Amino acid sequence: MNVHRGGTMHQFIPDLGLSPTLEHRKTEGKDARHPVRVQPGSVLAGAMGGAQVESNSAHKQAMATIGKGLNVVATAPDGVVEGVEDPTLPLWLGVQWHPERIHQEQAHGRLFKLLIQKASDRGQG
Ligand SMILES: [Mn+2]
Repeated sequence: MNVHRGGTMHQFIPDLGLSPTLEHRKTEGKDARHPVRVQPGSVLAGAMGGAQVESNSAHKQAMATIGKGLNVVATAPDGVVEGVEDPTLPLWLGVQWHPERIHQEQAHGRLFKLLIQKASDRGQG
């Protein structure tokens, strides 16, 4: 999504030498878990119901330069960008984790409720 908007990617997070060192990759078949700070007032914060969430993490790439028209709305403690959105569209939101695997956790399940709600709104407005 970021590259589509003209942004660029870091190819391998461990090569960045970030501090604190945080595992973003799947280890022994299991997603990593790490905290994510969500920007208050963002669509993401409104959907998830808080400014601090815990993500499951299974990625080695990270957003480097941010694509046109996108706001960074979520970051990990090491500074890795974990979420972007375009506030000018009804719903344009990308997260770097996998809410589809932990949708039973309330904050993550709410992302799918938002998608359904926005899809419903579109037909009525
Ligand atoms: Mn991550």
